[in-house]
Amino acid sequence: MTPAKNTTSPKLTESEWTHDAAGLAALAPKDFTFGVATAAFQIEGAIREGGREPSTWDTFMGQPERISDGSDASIATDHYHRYPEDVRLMKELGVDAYRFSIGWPRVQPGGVGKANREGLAFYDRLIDELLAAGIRPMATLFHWDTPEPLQHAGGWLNRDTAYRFADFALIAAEAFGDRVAQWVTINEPTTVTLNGYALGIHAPGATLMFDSLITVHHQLLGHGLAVQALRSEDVVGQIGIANVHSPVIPYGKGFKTGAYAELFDLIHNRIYADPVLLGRYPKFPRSMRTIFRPLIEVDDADLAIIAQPLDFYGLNYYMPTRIASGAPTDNTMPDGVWAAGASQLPFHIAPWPELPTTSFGWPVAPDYLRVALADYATRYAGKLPPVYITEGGASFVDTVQADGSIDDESRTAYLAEHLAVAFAGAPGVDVRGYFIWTLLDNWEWAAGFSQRFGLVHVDADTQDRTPKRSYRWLQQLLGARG
Ligand code: IFM
Repeated sequence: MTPAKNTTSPKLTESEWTHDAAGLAALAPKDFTFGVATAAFQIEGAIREGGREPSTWDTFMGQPERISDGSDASIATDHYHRYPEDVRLMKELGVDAYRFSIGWPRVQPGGVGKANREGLAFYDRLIDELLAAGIRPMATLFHWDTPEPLQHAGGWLNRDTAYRFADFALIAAEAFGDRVAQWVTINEPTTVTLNGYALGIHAPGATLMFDSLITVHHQLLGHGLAVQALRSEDVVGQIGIANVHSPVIPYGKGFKTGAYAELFDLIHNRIYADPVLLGRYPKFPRSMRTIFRPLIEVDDADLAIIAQPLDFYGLNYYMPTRIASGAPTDNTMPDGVWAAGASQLPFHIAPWPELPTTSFGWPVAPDYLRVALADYATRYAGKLPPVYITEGGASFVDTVQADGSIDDESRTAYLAEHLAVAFAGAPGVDVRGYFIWTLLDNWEWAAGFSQRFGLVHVDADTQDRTPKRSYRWLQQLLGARG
């Protein structure tokens, strides 16, 4: 098959592409927020300390063959104990904001009832440390660590989880509402549904394929109820959500390929963004109505809850997706992870041989960040609040040199190119900031420690932190701002 011509994404100009930190800093809009992002389960460790109880990921990582390198997150990067050092790293880096997640099973073990004082105390200390360092806290309420008892009751297949999540949001609002600058309700509900409930790649490991779609609605309902809970506490911070967006491109000709690309755009992008921003699910093509029936039949009252006005919209961008007709040859996804059931699909994700890739095999395509922003401008004109790129970054194999340094040129180039696009923005979208995924090499879910996204290298044995070249480059860029 001949690669489809990319007609939609204009080339970056020389000045946008520059790797020169000071030159790039000069292109940053005034008051642009630079941040780094992490998630509790990927960095904290201490999974049996401070009253924390298991989440669905604790269970999943203990099952045979779930994690590609056989590792687990019981220590992760030991951030629970080393957070002062990590905040110091951020302060020295010069970022304006830090996006982290509040572990639900740490703060409300079991997912119901009273808060765990020790869990709250950990985030209290972290938030205070950040504020003392002049860094604005952005707190995510759900980054995939559903408390295990709620998972036993069905997790996000069960509507009740949305209400339990709102209770947790209220606990967090009461405890931290006076200090958190920005709240993200849910991170990437797309990934939870597709990887967790449809394809069996992530916890809880369900392989329900299209029967997983009700988890979309329950997560979004949880988002809306959490917004209401935060507002009921008059939190001082702004409120948003973080959805991941991947522009979808049909690969090859023919009606079927176009229809599969449309289906993928719906299941990856639109069924999450449309209800939040427009208050309705997309109009599904007649041929797809059976698949989407659970979303077609929802109550209008739920949609009103889901479409709560937001102060900002978080967009995670990593890559575009090319969809081709025909079942995948086996259950291995392009990034090497095993997806039970993928080979039942009538389409597959095609590679981008003409583009460089990260070590996850993801295409490096900064132009498509512009396409993602343009998609939002077109689809949600007049309804889109200011946008933060709440995640963007790349995994590469880093080689530690004899002198201990890590010269991650590819990651530096990746960040330079993507930041340049974020600075330029797109007509109709007010881009206010970019949060780099991620501060530290961490535990990358089903890939364990095999994929490193960090600006800072972490030695898995000693937990020693070593800033990479990308960290030094960003430090220069941030220092060069006015
Ligand atoms: O590590 C994840 C993160 O938890 C959610 N967004 C994508 C990242 C890279 O895979």
